[in-house]
Amino acid sequence: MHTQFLFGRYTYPLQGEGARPRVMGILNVTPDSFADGGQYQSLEYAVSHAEQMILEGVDIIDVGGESTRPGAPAVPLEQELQRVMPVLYTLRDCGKPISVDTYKPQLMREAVIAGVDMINDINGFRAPGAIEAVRDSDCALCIMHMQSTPAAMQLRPDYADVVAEVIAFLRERVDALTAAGIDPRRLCIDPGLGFGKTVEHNYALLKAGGRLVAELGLPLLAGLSRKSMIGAVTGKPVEQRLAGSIAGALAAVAHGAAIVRVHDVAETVDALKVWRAAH
Ligand code: 7PJ
Repeated sequence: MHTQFLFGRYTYPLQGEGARPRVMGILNVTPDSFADGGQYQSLEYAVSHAEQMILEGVDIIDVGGESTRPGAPAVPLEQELQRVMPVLYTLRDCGKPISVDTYKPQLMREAVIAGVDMINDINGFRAPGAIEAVRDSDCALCIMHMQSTPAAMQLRPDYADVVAEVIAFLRERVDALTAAGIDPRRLCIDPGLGFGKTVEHNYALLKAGGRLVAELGLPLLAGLSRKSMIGAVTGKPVEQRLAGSIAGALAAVAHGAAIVRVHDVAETVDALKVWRAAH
């Protein structure tokens, strides 16, 4: 493992003094929910949500303009640009690192120009042009594993050995990115919990966090906030998954995650503070 994670305008120590788990707060920008106010209202809402997360102690703000929930339809590029870019330009100087959750190379290029600190790609930079879009920037890159596509991924998740296959996939992507000349200190890995996986696959991968870190030598990001793997164990619908999601975030950190991607920032920050004090 490298000693530093290069994160755009920021640098995170990965070992020793100053190394601690980071909380990535999810900022969804989906103007569809603002039938009357349209785009401006959506921007205002996104910015006030970001301000709230900053007050709550967020480390990284992850801006996403396309729902990648199972079965969700793809959003056209133009619409994703219109949703996300004003938010990126508005938040760029908010004092916290900004990540953008996208798999579209054209949006990656625009986000790099806007000065974001991380590109978070659920598709692992597999789209033609994705690597070229980020290569000459200094932003961090999150390489996530996904089987199939968001529209079809939960239909029939299929693995002979889920942990070995996810590791092999991530290794291939890390090799492709570094072969293009990208500094490995910019990379982190993510097993993609919920992306083409059954509940059993998700927990196997969560428990294998330490193995992923050991075999790939890169920081691990885990996202399980409010996901069906929490609902499957608690029997709770999505709006009642807070406690389960916090337990999941702590478990991810116990298994080696350097970053947890969450909806509920204040609660996760508190839980991690107590967790660290108790170590
Ligand atoms: C993840 C993500 C995740 C990373 C989403 C949701 C679905 N990016 N984007 N990891 N999940 N890196 O939040 O329920 O697990 S969207």
